[in-house]
Amino acid sequence: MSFFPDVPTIKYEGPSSRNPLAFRHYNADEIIEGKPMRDHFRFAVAYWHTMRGQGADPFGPGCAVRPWEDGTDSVDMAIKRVRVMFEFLEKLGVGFYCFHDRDVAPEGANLRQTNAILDQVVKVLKEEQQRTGIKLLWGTANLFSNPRYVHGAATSCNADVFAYAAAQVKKCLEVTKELGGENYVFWGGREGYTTLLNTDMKRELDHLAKFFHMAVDYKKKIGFTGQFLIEPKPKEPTTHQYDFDAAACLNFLRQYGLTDHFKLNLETNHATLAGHTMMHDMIVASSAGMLGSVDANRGDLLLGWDTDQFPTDLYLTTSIMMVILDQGGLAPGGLNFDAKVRRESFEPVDLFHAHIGGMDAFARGLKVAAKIRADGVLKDFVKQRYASWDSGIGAEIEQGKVGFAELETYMLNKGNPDKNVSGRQEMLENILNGYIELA
Ligand code: XUL
Ligand code: CO
Repeated sequence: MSFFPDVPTIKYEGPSSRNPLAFRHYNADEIIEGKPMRDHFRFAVAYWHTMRGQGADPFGPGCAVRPWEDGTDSVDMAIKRVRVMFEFLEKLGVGFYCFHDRDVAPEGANLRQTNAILDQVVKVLKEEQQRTGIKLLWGTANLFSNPRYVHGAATSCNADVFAYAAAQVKKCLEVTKELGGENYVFWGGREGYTTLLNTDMKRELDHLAKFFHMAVDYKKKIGFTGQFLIEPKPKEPTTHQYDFDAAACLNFLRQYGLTDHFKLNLETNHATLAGHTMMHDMIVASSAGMLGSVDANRGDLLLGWDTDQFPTDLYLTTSIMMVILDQGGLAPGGLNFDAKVRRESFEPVDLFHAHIGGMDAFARGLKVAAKIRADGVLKDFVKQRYASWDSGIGAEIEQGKVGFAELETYMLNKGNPDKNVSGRQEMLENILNGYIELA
């Protein structure tokens, strides 16, 4: 039985194809920089958006048409949904998926029952993984939807809630290990505050760090070898989230002695909500050796919230792929489409159009980035721009051979610095446009 009877397996048909249910650029086996496209991306589908998203917004309920849903949140329905998800992944030709514990299985009356229900569904997930060869990129615990987390989870003012969250993450780590998950994500959905009038920030941050140290200890204890990832986001649902952006996360990890155990999972719409470009946050993380994985999506310039749209902008995908290629790849991380179809796109086939578009946009971004790297135009320009540091006084500064006194003597003798040269931003933008036109 098929849940998407009208959708064939999506194939690569090349740029001239007019078939909307085909890839025009994503060709999984095509070799770029010595590696098949599929391994550059390690694309994943997000269980929460693709299987659980109904298109609800603050002004109306969901209106997605999902013929396989029976209107219940039963265990049977959860198990059926696993089959739907894997048919979707197979037809799309994506090798990974990601989930929150609560996306895949409903809660029971208490923690014990909830864990037992999760085990039932995990059995089916494992079966489907074995049948298809599709893998779990990362698991995560939903520590934000249930009202118990109203004041946060690891940063809650209520110690019992911290304990519940710890138990939930413990179970989710076990399940992620059981499913061979290659990473485990911590997104602090309610780890922040809405008013400082009721908040002891120092105490909350200390608790958050304790929570992460406990997770590291438990990871070691059970021999889970996946990469731990923190996903920054500045706000929404809280007014200010502690994991604000890449720089704030890095500072937090350093302050609490956690840098050896975590990397970052960066999401485009989170970077832009923080007032950065995605490339900015990618470079902050990557240059610290801390870029672990990417949640691929985009925001909307006209809307000030996390719209989680599918990425279609070639400038965006090119910039992301430039950083990924420069750091030699993302594995064991990948590119997870943390993206949802618009409320107006309510038919099942729209889920395919959305992912096909995102994968094609990344394929083009990869080709453009690889070509720019092969030609070396940008790298050469940047190298030349910093040439004054390669010899003479620049090299002496970098090597720590001089201090203020020597620099004063140097400049008193020289009189004035060498002339500055143009940054050539417009020329570089034209060059980039040239590559994008060719892709
Ligand atoms: C929310 C978000 C989450 C995380 C996982 O904005 O991005 O879905 O990716 O909890
Ligand atoms: Co995300």
